[in-house]
Amino acid sequence: MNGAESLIRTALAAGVEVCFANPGTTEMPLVAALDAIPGMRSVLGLFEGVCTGAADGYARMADKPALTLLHLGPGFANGIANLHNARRARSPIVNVVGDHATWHRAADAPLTSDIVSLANPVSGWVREVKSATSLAADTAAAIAAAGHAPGKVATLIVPSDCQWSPAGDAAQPLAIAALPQATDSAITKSAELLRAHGANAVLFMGAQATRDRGLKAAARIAAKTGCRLMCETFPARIERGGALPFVEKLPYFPEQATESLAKSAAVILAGALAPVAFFGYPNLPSGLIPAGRATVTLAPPLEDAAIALEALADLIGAGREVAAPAAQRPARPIGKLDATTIGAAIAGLMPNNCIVMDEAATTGLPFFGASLGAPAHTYLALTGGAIGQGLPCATGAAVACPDRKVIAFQADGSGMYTVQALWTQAREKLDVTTLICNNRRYRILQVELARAGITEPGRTARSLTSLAEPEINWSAMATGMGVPAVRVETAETLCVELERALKERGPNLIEMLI
Ligand SMILES: Cc1ncc(C[n+]2csc(CCOP(=O)(O)OP(=O)(O)O)c2C)c(N)n1
Repeated sequence: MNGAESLIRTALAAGVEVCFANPGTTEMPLVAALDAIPGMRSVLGLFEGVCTGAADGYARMADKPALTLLHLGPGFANGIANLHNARRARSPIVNVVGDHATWHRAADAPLTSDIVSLANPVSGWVREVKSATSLAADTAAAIAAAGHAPGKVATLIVPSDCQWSPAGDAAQPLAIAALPQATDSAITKSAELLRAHGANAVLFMGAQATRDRGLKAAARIAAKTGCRLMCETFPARIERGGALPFVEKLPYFPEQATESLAKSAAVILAGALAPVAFFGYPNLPSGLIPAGRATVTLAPPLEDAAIALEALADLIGAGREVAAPAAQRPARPIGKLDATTIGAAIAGLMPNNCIVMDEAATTGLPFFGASLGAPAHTYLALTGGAIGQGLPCATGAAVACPDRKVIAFQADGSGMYTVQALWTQAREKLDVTTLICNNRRYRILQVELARAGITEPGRTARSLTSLAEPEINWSAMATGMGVPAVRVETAETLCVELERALKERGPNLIEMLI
């Protein structure tokens, strides 16, 4: 067995089953190993940002890492933005980055670069492999590092001679510790705060708190105390709809976020850090919790907030059974396409057990509220603000969950960063319905210009925020990559096409001209 084969066999032994790859010459022994050894699904992405974003989506849904296979420093660099988003989502990912043969590095060949320096800012664990014989153990260490709570991006840099040289056996998987538990004192303090403030408290949730188990415990607490339930503005993953309680989302703009939190006298943090503004603005603070609000951390994101919520529910004597909220779906929208009618169409038609990846930016805002009473579904958001995550993340989620319909709710400007994901969806026949919000602009930046007091942007500011000249033809692009597509211009036709698209299996795209 050579080093490359020992890497793949070690990964398989640890339960890693998928590799999102964009290989080059320095990864050829690994490509050959993927061919020779059955069991690893190898998925080609036509840009490394697709591979890393897909690995993020896969990890969020599968709760385990996929491999990415990337080509030296430049290949890795192309994937960094979505690794940044994955780091914010605390997604476990194992990047395997090929490098020049150890003895060839000194030659400073064209593709030579400092991969460690590129990897460090987005990785929680980085290792340069020194020999073929250590590669199996290095791989097991990378997988354990990625999976160790909270999930991490682990980057393994593998010189090509370490791949092709003879190696020993595959390594056994290393044990991964369970999430640490919240402390008794944190649970007691949270109970005291709830007793003191009742309906005037807000439970602010992230990480494990926004999964099924955490939300069911949160529902018990809310039923007992009347407290508000709220999640982070950009949750990595939240289960919603069906029997789960209604959870508000913290608004994006800092003024609105602070105003919303100001309605409560106390904040309990469950799996979430105290929220901060996305950007600094003149005369606005970084922290969003208004002064004078009592704040307690029940469990930080790296502890098991779901179990902590259960303990808290028991401690305050919350009942075991909570009535499911009434199902409510918006009426079928009519008229022009805008954020409200689009949100209503998706919320009204989305099937039970679907996954919604929301990178719809300004057009997406009403959807979250409109879909509170929808059938059970999973909602994924852009965690790190680096746009171009939606289409790859939806792709990875579909690989992880082949039996679930994935809806990629996607803004046009953001979608253009990693549009190649559509080709991977077509090639892999993934069950993704993409809804493109074609507003032909970077609307959020136009809003930010207005917020900065620039009410009449000049020619340059207009040009730097417009996608209108030339207009992008998304349905032509999608069709060109093998994804069938239609264009719609009214809410009525959107509903008809969405119903059809959701009934089909395999990828399709609806371009919504707004
Ligand atoms: C990697 C990266 N580059 C640039 C930006 C800055 N940026 C934020 S939003 C945005 C445009 C968003 O436009 P679009 O996706 O079309 O959504 P809309 O605002 O029109 O709803 C840009 C360029 C960013 N956040 N991330």
